[in-house]
Amino acid sequence: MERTLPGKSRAGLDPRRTLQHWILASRPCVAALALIVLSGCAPEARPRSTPTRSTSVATPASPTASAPEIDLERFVSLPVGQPIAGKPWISHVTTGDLDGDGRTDILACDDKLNAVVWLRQTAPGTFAESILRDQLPAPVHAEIVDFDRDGDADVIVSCMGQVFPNNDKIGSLVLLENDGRQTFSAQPLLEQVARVTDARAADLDGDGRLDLAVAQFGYNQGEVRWMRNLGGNRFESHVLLSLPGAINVCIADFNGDGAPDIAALISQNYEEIYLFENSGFGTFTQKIIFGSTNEDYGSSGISICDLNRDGRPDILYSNGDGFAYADPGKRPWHGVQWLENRGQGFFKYHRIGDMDGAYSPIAVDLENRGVLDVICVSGFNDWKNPRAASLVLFRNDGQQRFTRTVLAHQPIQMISVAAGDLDGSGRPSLVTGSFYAYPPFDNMARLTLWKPRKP
Ligand SMILES: [Ca+2]
Ligand SMILES: [Ca+2]
Ligand SMILES: [Ca+2]
Ligand SMILES: [Ca+2]
Repeated sequence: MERTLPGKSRAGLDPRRTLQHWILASRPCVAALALIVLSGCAPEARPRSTPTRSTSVATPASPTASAPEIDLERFVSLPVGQPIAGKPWISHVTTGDLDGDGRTDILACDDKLNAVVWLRQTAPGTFAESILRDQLPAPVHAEIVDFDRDGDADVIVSCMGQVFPNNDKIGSLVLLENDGRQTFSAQPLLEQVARVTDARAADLDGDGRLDLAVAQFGYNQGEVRWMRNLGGNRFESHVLLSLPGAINVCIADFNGDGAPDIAALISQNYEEIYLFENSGFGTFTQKIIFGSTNEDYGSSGISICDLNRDGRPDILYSNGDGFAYADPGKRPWHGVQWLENRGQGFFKYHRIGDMDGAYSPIAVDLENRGVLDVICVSGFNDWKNPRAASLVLFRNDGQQRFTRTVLAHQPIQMISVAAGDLDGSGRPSLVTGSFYAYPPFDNMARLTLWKPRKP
């Protein structure tokens, strides 16, 4: 499966329309699209209605351009779960207490196994891996939530169908419903749709049942939708946006009116973050709250946190998608930023720092000081260089001024990170997942646990 990409310049082929975010183009796809572009039959630009734009932001200079600090001693890293076999494809990791025993477990999407695996914390810092569910076609996001509200943790799995670009309706959404004894039955919630990359649950229409927001990357066709839960695993779908390249949806009450809103990251053709403000009854008003003028910006992920602790949920945002280029790799504008929620649906952009190949930004109070730091992994970098950073901390001084510290140079090619008390110490540990699509295939890992060193 692994291969080098065609060495075509952007002058002949816009790779943005061929390759994207852990969606790896095969040569036939690229060649076919090049042919379409060269023969003048490219899809029409901007085939959509124009929403209200509150900001349109060029890539500003980073405030942390000075040489980074390095602290390889902050965490002890060790492999966790099954040993690697071949080249691992872990697309997503998350943490949560799946069996309700008070210990935080790890869930991961393994795209070589086409399975969601459960790493149960059996004793402090000790994990036993089992397959929670297999026969899931290219699972790329697992969301732990008590979806049926019966008191136990269920899992909602977003499946792309395949990780290679494809316009076919091969995406699906699967509920793994917990019987209370950690036997999970798989129930399809959505099938035969453009490839699904993310889904989150919240009661979007206020009727007491959890509904869903869904991101569908597709390829040339994708969308953002919400699914009204009618009960009995019946849903009524509403398309919020018809654009390819949706990679994340997040739900929070962004405008403070009491109703959960939806934020979505679009990374194909456009590099934009949309806000869908909820009336409270499941009708939404959309606007763009971030748009880069750099069409190779490489949007790679968003997550929600209240970074400045003012009570308003903010958006952490990374751009480091190296798959998006004909010549995959790092770019000087890759990095991490946050959109500060200023209330009433308005946001202010702040660059946090530069980081080659930045993926999976998360906010973690690493030192238990009531301040959120930012952690990011690198999916793309100059991996021939042993000094290339694969795990980076942006330490918050409490005033949202960040100091960049490199925490690790290996394993390389990590695209997902999650935090939790994974050693029983009460302090946050990290878990990372690696996805090897391109050489070099050294310093590999599958799942890595990062425990804080004892003070
Ligand atoms: Ca449940
Ligand atoms: Ca509902
Ligand atoms: Ca709201
Ligand atoms: Ca805030």
